[in-house]
Amino acid sequence: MAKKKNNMILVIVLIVVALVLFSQKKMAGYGDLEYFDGGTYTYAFEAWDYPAWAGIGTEPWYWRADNITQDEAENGVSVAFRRTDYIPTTATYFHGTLDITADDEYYAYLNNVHIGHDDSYDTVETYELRSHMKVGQNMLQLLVKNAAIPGSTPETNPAGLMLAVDYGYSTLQFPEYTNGTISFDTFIAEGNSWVS
Ligand SMILES: [Ca+2]
Ligand SMILES: [Ca+2]
Repeated sequence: MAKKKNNMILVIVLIVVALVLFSQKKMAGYGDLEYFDGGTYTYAFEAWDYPAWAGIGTEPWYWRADNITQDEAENGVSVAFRRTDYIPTTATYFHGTLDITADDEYYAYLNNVHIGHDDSYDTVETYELRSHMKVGQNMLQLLVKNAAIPGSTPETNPAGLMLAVDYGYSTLQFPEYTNGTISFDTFIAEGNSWVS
């Protein structure tokens, strides 16, 4: 009898875990960093852990392989990356920020608008995305260049891209302003909050 009960509990736990996993599953193709391999876009790899990158940025560094080739260290290489995210068409408000840096240089675009460029791997730049965002699909495109350093190796002149993207949106309708009694504090106090 006890065994039967335990089995029942196990089944319930498994169903709950499955429901949680399913509900957290993101929409296919959104939120991942991809690189252009010459024919199509493919998921990027975590880059070899270059000691000098330690502590720079809040996310892992990525590249199209775990490290570059000897030729790419000595003669340089440019790689195109992209990340696609989706803001529901029902969003009444949205915002976004991008923290980014790259070894050695990047050009960043959001929805085909140039938003930033930098060539110091040890500084993280922050960009507000809101003014170039839209409901529906938003695409970040990053062109990253490893500098050509004659005599270098993949270990002394590696390549990597670090980015942390924070998109948030609300699908809530703001309350009607009636008799001067509805305030922003009331809006929050009534349990409304942002979806992030
Ligand atoms: Ca930088
Ligand atoms: Ca480099």
